[in-house]
Amino acid sequence: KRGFTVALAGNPNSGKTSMFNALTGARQHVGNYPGVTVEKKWGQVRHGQQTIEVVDLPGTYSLTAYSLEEVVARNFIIQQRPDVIIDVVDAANLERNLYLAVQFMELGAPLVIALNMIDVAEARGLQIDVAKLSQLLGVPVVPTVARGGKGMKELLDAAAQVAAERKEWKPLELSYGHDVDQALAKLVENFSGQSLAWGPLSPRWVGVKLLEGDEEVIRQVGGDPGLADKLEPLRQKLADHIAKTADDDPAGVISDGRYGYIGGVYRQAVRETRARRLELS
Ligand code: GDP
Ligand code: K
Ligand code: MG
Repeated sequence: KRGFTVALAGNPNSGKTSMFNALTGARQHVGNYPGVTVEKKWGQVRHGQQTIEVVDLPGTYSLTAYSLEEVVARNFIIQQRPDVIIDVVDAANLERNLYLAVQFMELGAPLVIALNMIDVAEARGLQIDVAKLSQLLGVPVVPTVARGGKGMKELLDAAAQVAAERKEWKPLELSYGHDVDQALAKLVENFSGQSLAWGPLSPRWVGVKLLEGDEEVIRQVGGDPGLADKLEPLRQKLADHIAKTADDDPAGVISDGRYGYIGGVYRQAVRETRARRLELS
């Protein structure tokens, strides 16, 4: 196959559209996603011998079905299975932006992180050890300035390499603490051997979404009556147990687990210089 597909994802205002424009120039198309009034932009970029098809996904903060944009972006990734997802991350707000990146890692999707707005991050006194960040996350990380088109070649090189590897999706399995981990193990036991018509997804990922109360995933599971009969009462019971012992809903506990992981990575890969500390004091 001469070429591959890339989905540009990221938080709102991380620079996705600027990057999309820098990559595709005038070769753009605009329409809507099927059945919804969410704008879809796509275009092509030449890279060596390859033609890369690029889609600018709606901006999202998470991959749980909390908004129409999130449902659209997630369905596109799960159903269309782009060869590579470029997560456009605002380097000046790295911890917050990594929350979405970690969710792509939990999904197991082939990922490249564009560490965008690196100019802003540096001006604010943030020193990001890019190689360290990449090593800790296990994901290629490429610094970019989308407004100005800096780093685009390196970004496409990284994407081409990930696309060429054609790896199986390999979900990151974070620990969310004893209670949630145990609940997930029980859900996965009951899910084993099953797959959803929606797309091939790891049972543990589906379990996480069920505990988070993700309505779209609950509906997808509900489409299989045999599965729903088994899973729904168990999901309720486990969610109630977690809420009681943790004094927080399961979604909150899971979110804390993600931020705990991100905090550890951030402390090892980022230094805030004196200028930064003064700015914050
Ligand atoms: P989107 O919401 O993710 O599509 O973000 P946009 O592409 O609309 O960018 C949001 C704002 O950030 C715009 O004003 C861009 O010009 C600006 N921007 C995008 N990338 C960069 C960058 O790397 N550095 C700087 N300084 N500004 C950027
Ligand atoms: K915007
Ligand atoms: Mg945009």
